[in-house]
Amino acid sequence: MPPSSLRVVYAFAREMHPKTTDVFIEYGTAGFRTKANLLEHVVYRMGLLAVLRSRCKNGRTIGLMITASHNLEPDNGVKLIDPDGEMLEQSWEEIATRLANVSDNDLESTTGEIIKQVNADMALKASVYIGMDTRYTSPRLAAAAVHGVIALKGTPKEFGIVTTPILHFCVKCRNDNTYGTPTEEGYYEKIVGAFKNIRQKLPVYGAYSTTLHVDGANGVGGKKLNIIRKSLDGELDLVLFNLGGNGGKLNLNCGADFVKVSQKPPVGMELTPLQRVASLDGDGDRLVYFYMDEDCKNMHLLDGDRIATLLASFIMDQLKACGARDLRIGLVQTAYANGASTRYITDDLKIPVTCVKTGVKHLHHAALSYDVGVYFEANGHGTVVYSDTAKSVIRKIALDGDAEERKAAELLLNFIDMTNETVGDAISDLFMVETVLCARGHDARHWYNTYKDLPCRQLKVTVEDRNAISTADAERQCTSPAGLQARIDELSSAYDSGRAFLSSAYDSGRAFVRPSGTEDVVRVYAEADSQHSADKLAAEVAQAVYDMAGGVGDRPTVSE
Ligand code: 16G
Ligand code: MG
Repeated sequence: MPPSSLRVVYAFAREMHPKTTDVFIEYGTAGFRTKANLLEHVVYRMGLLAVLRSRCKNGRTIGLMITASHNLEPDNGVKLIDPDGEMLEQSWEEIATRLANVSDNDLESTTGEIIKQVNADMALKASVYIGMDTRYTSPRLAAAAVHGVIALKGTPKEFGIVTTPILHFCVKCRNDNTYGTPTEEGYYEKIVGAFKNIRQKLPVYGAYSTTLHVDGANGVGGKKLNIIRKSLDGELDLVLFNLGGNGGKLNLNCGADFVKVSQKPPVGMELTPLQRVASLDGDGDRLVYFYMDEDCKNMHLLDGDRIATLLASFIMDQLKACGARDLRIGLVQTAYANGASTRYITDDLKIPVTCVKTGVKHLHHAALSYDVGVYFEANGHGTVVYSDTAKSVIRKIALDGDAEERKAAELLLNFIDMTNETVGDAISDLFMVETVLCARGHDARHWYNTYKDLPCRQLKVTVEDRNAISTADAERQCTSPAGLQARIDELSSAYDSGRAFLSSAYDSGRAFVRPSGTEDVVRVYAEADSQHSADKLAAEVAQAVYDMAGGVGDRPTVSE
């Protein structure tokens, strides 16, 4: 394409998607995210960028998802998906930020400069898959994305309302047809089909019940489960709540993030004692479980750490049963992982653990270094990835092994098919959890009792500039402002960890701080041997952040 045709980029932008704000916006942990009315020009420009990315990848398909995940309804966001269904390569985040922030007048020249910088061959075809969540602002933003793609002569394909993981799956399938069919139906066929295959062979026994209550966060994930529900042939009886009707607002006092952070059950649900409940987030890429005790007073949370340990232990058992002992299984967590889960995984399951920075891309990347990499953030985002070697070893055993080995290998192959390996996926994760619980004849209490979580608390503090906080060692150490880490150490050492059995290094409470990638706040996490101590330590550390890193507004308090 000759440079003169870039003029259309400018004309489209000025006439249809003008930049109406000077507020600087950054491609953060999960793309751009802010108030929906500040995003139209950003999404248009991401349409442009997706085309360039596709051309740099030899015309392979790129994804563009409109969502603000677990944020409330007035927000929205956009993120790009790379050809293998993974998050956009980090080096392009800066380019995305630059393109999103230039003035309309400079858009044409900046686009030209970026084309040169990334060496995009404008003669190549380009393909962009576009999906959106259920927000009322999403269709307008999706239209802006389509315009951006067309302005640079790419081919957009719209998927309408889908979960984020469904779009990741379709992008992967489009670029690698051995993975599946790049449609929503193709996703159901593979993931739900594999679940039904396994479950038809598993007897329902013990304490496991096929009834599962689901909190859909009034978002897209619940709606998709409502479609799936009808095809489950009684293998799982889904009772769905918070599907977006009856005035229920997206993510408001419900959904995985609310349940995890507030440690409270969602509104809009019938709470039944001991009933297993799965809670999804607004775009269907996070999952946590919980149940209420006998008198429906206390909630017991089964978060991403619990899902990770459940899946890892099951997969490890199957690998042993099929004799694939050489395959290396590993687990990836972040600093938010409950210390008790890390101890259980390392000491009891004897599975190696890697700790990385927050954000799916970091976990995903680290998990790829194992033959079987299980990764989960405590907030419920995670999946399992299998190396090509792992898949071929298991396939071979399914053909050549003895009867017992073949059985385990076949189960594992179905388990792999049920997994959305591209990204954390609430629907796929839910089917995996249900499979493991069913195979073990366990209810939520058995699962909960595998180990005891340490009480923890999260808080947020507003400061003048959250980037004044920098961290190292997978966010477990704060390197600036000077003196803050020493203060955190001093505060933590006044508490017991409940982990004294490990070594003296674990005697104290634990706390860390990090700037959020999605909100203009500093996050604080604390863990200690009692809820009271965890709350107190979190409040003290939050106060230290407020005092030493330029706190603004109200002083931090324990309740979020
Ligand atoms: C985004 C990330 C999630 C991370 C969260 C942290 C993706 C797809 N999602 O939701 O992994 O846990 O941000 O948010 O990467 P924070 O930086 O505001 O704490
Ligand atoms: Mg999400």
